[in-house]
Amino acid sequence: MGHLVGLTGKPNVGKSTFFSAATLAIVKIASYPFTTIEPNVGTAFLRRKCVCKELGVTDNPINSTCINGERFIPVTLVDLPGLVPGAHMGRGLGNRFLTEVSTADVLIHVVDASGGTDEEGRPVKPGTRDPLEDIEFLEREYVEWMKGIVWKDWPRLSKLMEQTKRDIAEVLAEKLTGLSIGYEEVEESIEKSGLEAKKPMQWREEDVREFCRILREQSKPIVIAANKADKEEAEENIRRMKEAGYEVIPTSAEAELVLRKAERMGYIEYLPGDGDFRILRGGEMNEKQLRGLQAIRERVLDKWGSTGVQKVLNYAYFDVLGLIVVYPVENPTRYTDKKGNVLPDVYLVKRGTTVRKLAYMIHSDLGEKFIYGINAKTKMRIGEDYILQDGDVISIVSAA
Ligand SMILES: Nc1nc2c(ncn2[C@@H]2O[C@H](COP(=O)(O)OP(=O)(O)O)[C@@H](O)[C@H]2O)c(=O)[nH]1
Ligand SMILES: [Mg+2]
Repeated sequence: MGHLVGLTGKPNVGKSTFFSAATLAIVKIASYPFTTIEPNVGTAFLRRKCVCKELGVTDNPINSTCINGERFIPVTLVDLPGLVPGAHMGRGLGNRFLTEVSTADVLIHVVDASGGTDEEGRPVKPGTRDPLEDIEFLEREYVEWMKGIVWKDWPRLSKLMEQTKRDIAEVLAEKLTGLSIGYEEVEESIEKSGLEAKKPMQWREEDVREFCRILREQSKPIVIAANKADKEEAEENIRRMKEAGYEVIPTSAEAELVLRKAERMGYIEYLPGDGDFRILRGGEMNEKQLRGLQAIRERVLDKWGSTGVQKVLNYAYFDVLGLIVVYPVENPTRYTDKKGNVLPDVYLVKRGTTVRKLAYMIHSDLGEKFIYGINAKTKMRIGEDYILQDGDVISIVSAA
């Protein structure tokens, strides 16, 4: 059920800093048993307004946390190995990189918006490197790699398809197993690249590349985190990336990490995604620390609205993956589970999910013996085909 979001990009753009910041739990979350599984696989949190305020209740979250009426929902974040030019040819950690990238449902491409790192990630004078090139490079590298997989053995395979009259989309989906790409996406990409009418034996390398380019767009969406946005040189580049039509979110991973550490020390009050912080124990910080926080306020929060880290995560899940949140409860009047916990769990489901499907997600028994659901907000009965809405509180009645 869980979705996978991976951080990618060339070395030195701030992927690890982003990962550390996003997975460093703030005080009220730290006491929960959300553990980091591996050095590069961790738990990050989505932030969403909780329904507790709207319903006028005090909740006891179990699978997530609620702080000042904001729900923080755990999700898995992966820090992938750095990408270097020629990765698709197997350079550096190239192939391992691409194989790992392919398991992600969404990629967060971290770029150095300040233009302070060259194509391989070596530090250069800020403003030198054009981050647009990094964006194009990653897309190209990934497409070349996919093309390599499909094009390999194509003459033999296409002949075989012709002889056996096998469905092209089926064969291609099989060839691309492990890349978390579905049959429908393959079918749609063949259509969109205008190759439907062309026999596989007539596909040229260029056709396969175009097919892969479209398939990449469909199956592997990329969210661009324009990092190091705290640097002056980033502003112009961010404007240019937006002008070029890219959906970019300015971030300062470093600022987010500093703020979370200060929060953990009890120096400030701050929730990830906030547009400002409040100093609690300023007297215990030295002059340098206070100046550092003030710089973050001026160069990041006041300028961009937030550090952007939370925004990137929320965007990847809610906008790109199109997930919504629903609150399953046992008791539709009190909004509780069996043990009396109010609004205990949040489920992330795809837009368009039915209540019956939700029942299956909770427990196969609940799905199989489903009788009807209750929309706890309206107390109305709902049938199995009811399409869940964002923020729904749902009770399921079953014969189980
Ligand atoms: N100015 C600035 N520097 C950053 C930011 N994020 C990371 N860095 C710095 O960039 C360098 C590389 O960061 P790292 O996270 O190791 O990059 P990775 O190789 O992509 O994982 C380090 O010196 C970080 O301190 C940021 O938001 N702003
Ligand atoms: Mg790193």
